Amino acid sequence: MATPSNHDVETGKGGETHQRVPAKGSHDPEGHLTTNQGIRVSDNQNQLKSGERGPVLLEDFVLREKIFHFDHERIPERIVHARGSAAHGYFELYESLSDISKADLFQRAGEKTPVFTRFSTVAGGAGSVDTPRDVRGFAVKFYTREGNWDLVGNNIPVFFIQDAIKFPDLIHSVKMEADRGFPQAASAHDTFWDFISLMPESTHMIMWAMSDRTIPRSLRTIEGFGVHTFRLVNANGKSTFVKFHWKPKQGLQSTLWDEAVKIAGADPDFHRRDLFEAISRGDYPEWEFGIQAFDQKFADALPFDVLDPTKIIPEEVLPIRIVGRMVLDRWPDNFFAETEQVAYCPANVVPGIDFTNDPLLQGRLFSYLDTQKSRLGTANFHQIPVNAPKCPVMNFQRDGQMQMLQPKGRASYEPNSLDAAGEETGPRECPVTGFKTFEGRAERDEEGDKLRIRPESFADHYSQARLFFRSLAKPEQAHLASAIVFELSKVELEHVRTRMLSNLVNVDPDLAGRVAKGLNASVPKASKTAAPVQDLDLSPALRIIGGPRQLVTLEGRTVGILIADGSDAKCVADLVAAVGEAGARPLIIAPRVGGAKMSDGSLRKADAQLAGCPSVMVDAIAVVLSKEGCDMLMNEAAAIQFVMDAFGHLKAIGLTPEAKPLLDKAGVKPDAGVVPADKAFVKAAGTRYWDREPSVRMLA
Ligand code: HDE
Repeated sequence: MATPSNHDVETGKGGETHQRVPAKGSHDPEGHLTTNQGIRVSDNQNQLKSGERGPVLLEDFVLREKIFHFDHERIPERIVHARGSAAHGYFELYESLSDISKADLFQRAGEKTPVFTRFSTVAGGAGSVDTPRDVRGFAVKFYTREGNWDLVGNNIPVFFIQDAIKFPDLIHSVKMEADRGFPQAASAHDTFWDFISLMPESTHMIMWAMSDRTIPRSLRTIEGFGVHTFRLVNANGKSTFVKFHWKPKQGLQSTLWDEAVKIAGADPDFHRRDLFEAISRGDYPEWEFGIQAFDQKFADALPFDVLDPTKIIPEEVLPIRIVGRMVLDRWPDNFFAETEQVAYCPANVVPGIDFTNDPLLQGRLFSYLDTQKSRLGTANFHQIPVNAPKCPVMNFQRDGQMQMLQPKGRASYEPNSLDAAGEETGPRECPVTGFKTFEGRAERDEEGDKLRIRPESFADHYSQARLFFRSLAKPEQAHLASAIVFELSKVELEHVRTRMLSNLVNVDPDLAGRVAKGLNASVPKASKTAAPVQDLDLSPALRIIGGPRQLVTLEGRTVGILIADGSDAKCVADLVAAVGEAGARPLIIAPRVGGAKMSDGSLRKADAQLAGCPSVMVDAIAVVLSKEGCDMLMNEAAAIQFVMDAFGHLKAIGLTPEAKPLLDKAGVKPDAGVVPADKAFVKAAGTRYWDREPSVRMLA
């Protein structure tokens, strides 16, 4: 007799399977496992063989179907923005915008519109890490009553290039080098800087890319921008130019470069996990939605062209009007079905929102459909639930691969007169409510010659780069300069470094000097500019440190509490309570995940093991040790590094007096951010200590 299968051995009863519990979403009402044809499966553990030890039979359709499906589970990843994380939520309008837009979602204050929002890095593959130095994508799909509006933006308000024709070159230069296949998810290499140094129009974006903006602490702490100038159009057909903004309720927060690098090793999914966990615990990420609305007269008075996507309108020049908010409150049920298959397209707009002639935007309007067809394999990708509008979709498009709908009736064309025969005739166009492109003849110059040129008004590549650099807080300027030193140090081609330096001289001679010093190179002559560089009024709103969007708060952050055997039970309990009251998450970290025996003899379970949870994972640390615990950890490199990094990353440190020897060993020097592990710590933990930085790091 044949021996029972592994499965039989496990359950003890042949045929009794865990599938008896009705599976959610199963098509079999009794919850039985079936094939994709609905045939119940009797054994999901063994393939069909001829005899006990014999060959596998071709007729095993259960095996064949399962392996066939598995073999095709992957689809091409996005060529850019491959690595991303997304969530569902809603957009809520604060005040009606009916004066400037007829878009239904902008009409009624208080009304909510469902959204699906995906954040991404740009350069790395789908399996790369969350924390490289990179721009973050910020794409929002609004499921409005009038169809889907996709606002496909970034966390930086400008872009590298002014013309879509340069996009493949830009991306090829930043991706893995063509012959060697590395580096992955990194701009610090020859080809990227070669291209950038030859493209002065990228200089403003490079300032942002080398700033702390591209090493965010969390996806919850990034801004979002529509980048291009768009239009809003009201019921009378009047157009208003608009720039779109997302402002994080959580405030702007970044990491330090050393920290970002270490996070990549400790937790490659750091941002995805953070978003998932925040939503899971009900701490819903939130952004306010703002607009900068302006007319042609205002645009004409600006010292640059509003169609040029390498330029911002500083908030000081045109304040942002906050008109709504977005709350993300639901993680997708299935990563592949939703996050991977979501197909954004900047061309998805609703009546009341329209495009401008920004040449980069125009190129994007054309590009994204192609990508969806290539990734999702069918022109019917809009039927995938995450992409499907939540309003009626009615037209005469038919067929195609993976057609999911079964349209009824004879008419698949229009006009038709089947109504004369009493038959269904299908939908008709509506000149009143249908989308009408804003005509704007005066602005469009439609009669012009066909020219491959860049307008003169796009020629100033440096003034706003200078504006950005000079508007930053001093520590941020030092980080930016050091980031360029780091990146150019990885550039092996000497002439590329020199060319980049000569571009930087145009931005700011001090910046160029600091970078040159960091490279131990001399400052070359400034490169030739296409337009004179202007000293524009600075924009303090661009700063993170000391800027309007830096929050000194513990809310939404994580505090690591390091304990070991003998730790003071009351001190830990008080800290946990106080941290929770401050709206933060206490994370107990111990040498062993099972916990530590506390001063009162109780066992305090840990949330994380010390070796697996370096302090880069948290925003501040409390070291609550007894003498016994401290003596033990003095010989544990992970503990010393835990403290050393928290100090080096300018975080607040709370300590019990008994923990002092460990801090001494880690080189911690007392300052305003090193405090007793009590209420004082909770107060001190909501910020970083920038004054400490010169004592721990040589910056450019
Ligand atoms: Fe994209 N971009 N892009 N891009 N982009 C894509 O579409 C493209 C640009 C942005 O979470 C692709 O579905 C061209 C600017 C985001 O799924 C692709 C040009 C901005 C995302 C594509 C640009 C963006 C994409 C790849 C120059 C900021 C991720 C996969 C003309 C305003 C959306 C896909 C998501 C994705 C093309 C420039 C943002 C290939 C040709 C500027 C956030 O179609």
